Amino acid sequence: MKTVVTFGTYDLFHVGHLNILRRAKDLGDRLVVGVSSDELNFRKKQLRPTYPIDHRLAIVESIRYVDEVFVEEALELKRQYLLYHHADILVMGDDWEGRFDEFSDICRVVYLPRTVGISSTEVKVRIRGVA
Ligand code: C2G
Repeated sequence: MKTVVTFGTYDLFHVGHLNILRRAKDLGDRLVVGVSSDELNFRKKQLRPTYPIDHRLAIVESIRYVDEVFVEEALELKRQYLLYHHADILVMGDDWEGRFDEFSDICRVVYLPRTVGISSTEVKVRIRGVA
């Protein structure tokens, strides 16, 4: 039984999110997703997500590739989360390339290429343009 763990905000859920979750699940048997809390997202990006944590959790949890979700409260707790969930593999998008190599002592660290041409930020900009 191989457990894959990945993390993200997953605001305005889009096909780039779906692709990485599908490819993450393909690497193992069980996919556990840490969804960033509203406060963590604010610390990371100086922005509140459009959808609050309970909405984002409900959406990510309903994706067929996802077996379990939890709230990621702090970037500094990654090691604890990986150990707690018995991660065999940590998957991140390649926008985070190299940033989590320190965890290669407890699991395999894999960076997958991002889906080109879509992001939550770009969706917001596009919607603002037509409003
Ligand atoms: N992603 C992707 N392609 C896109 C957009 C996002 O593959 N076009 C991936 C990101 O690389 C990330 C995941 O989808 O692995 C979630 O993206 P975000 O919600 O933007 O996640 P982020 O806020 O970067 O959170 O501890 C790390 C963070 O929690 C990651």
